[in-house]
Amino acid sequence: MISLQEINSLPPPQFVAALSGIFERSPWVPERVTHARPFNSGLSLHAAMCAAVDRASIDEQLALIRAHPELAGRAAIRGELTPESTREQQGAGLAACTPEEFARLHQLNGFYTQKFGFPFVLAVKGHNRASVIAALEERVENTVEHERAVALREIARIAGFRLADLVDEPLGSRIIAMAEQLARFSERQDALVCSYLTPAHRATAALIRDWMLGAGLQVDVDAVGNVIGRWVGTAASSPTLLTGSHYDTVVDAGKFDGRLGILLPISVVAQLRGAGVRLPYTVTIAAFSEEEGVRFKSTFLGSRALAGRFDPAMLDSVDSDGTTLREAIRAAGLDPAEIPSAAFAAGDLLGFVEVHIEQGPVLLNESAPLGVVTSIAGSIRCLVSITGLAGHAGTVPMHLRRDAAAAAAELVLAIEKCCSGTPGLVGTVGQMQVPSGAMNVIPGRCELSVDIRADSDQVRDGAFAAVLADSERIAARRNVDIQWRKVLDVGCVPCAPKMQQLWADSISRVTGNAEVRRLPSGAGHDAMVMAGVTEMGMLFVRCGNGGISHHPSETLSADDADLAAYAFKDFLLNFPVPS
Ligand code: HGY
Ligand code: MN
Ligand code: MN
Repeated sequence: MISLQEINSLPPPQFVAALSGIFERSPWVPERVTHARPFNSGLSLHAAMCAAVDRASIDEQLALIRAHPELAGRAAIRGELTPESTREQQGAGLAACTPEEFARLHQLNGFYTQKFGFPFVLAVKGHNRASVIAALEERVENTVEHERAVALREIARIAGFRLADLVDEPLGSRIIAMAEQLARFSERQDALVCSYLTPAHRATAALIRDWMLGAGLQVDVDAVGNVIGRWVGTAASSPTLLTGSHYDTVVDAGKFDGRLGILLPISVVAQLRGAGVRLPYTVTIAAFSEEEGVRFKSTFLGSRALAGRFDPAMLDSVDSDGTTLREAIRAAGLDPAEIPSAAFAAGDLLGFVEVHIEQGPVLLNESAPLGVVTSIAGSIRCLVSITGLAGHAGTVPMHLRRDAAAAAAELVLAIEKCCSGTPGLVGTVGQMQVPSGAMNVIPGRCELSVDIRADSDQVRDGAFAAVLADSERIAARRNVDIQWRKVLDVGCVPCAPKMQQLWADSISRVTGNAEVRRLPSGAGHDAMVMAGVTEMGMLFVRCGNGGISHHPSETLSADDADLAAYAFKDFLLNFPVPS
């Protein structure tokens, strides 16, 4: 390995030599980025080199593709592969082809090279012989133009894997760089929006899968799109410690909500594996596909599937375009019928731990980089539909109106009043719209969302009952109809005392502070679902900008990410495995 610091400071010839194995037999690629140093992460170095390839001439791109050996081809037989290609082809089992597999690969490689004029290139990490042959059979049908782009994309993936194995960089800055890169996949140019099974969401899943593969994990994608990476422990039937968080986002989101709890474990496992560490238990990282409920109001969809708590009725829910959840899952190449088999066998679980930004100001205000979560607030979420009577804005006197938006406004203020003044109780109307509204029409309908939470179920339920009573009074007085539909009702969830103590011990060891802040979470997390099947614990990491979250100003410092990574690493190394 070579440190990022060295990469940035080496004289150009040594810099190029150090990176000569990243793009197969093509030192011109690192050569073209020598001037762009210093790079703040391995990922930004990778992005710069891939951009240099994109800018290269077609002839240079073809030469780069042609610099790659055939898979299980003549160079492999003659032992003329580069060290990197040797490792990669062996890793995919290509040095152990059966005569039939070898003949099939030889035949397909011949067709392919004859058709395209360059060899078939595939990032074989995560592949086996059968899937390599399947990829060749599929891609040999492509057009030349399309296949050149696919080959270059595979070369970029290969370079990413090779660079991750080569560059030794601080965990914190790598985690930040990973989050920055994921944030580029969005449904909008002007904001981060990554909702369930959109193209941005699938691209995010693909990159998380690559990073898990690069960390040496065995990776699967389950029937709801959870990306599951396993680092198998030393004991054959080693029980599993599950960790993870969600990779979907709210609309106009920050980069770290959810994603920190995926990227940090991947980076820590990569570092532990790279140091030759083996644990007496399996670590499984779950990148949950959906937690925010933005597209289908299906909060905690990913963790519910893993916990065996998925409600099949959800498959009929529709998004704003009328697409059902079932159709979206199928369109992503996933099979709804396989959802039940996505559930983890609870007996295998040693526990579930989630690393998450605090999404509030407590740690920031107390200058504490890390904290232990004691409990997670329960929440009730509803969609409310108010029906009054539309009419002409100019001709209907005020006292004769049944204005749905005015009723909604009064309801919003009633919710604010009911939920004010009680510590830990909050009420939010995050969405409100007049369907097909117009400036000169009295709103006949108004739809809004209601989210009520508290750190005690009794307080939350009491507030909800009071709000419903107010809603009835408003409906009667304004002669409108107000319909409430509950879309989420999760009770408060305490974090397991054992997990709290283990986190507190790790924080103490890595910070040197005996005093560790423990605090409740007002935000909901996948951990509250996983608590239904195993012991659960959460590590909170300080966020900046006043603790703002669910907002593009959400921040996390590289130092805090680094400290959290070392706390997580300490947690893994000291986790007590029952004998
Ligand atoms: O709403 C929440 O608390 C979480 O961000 N889904
Ligand atoms: Mn969130
Ligand atoms: Mn979250």
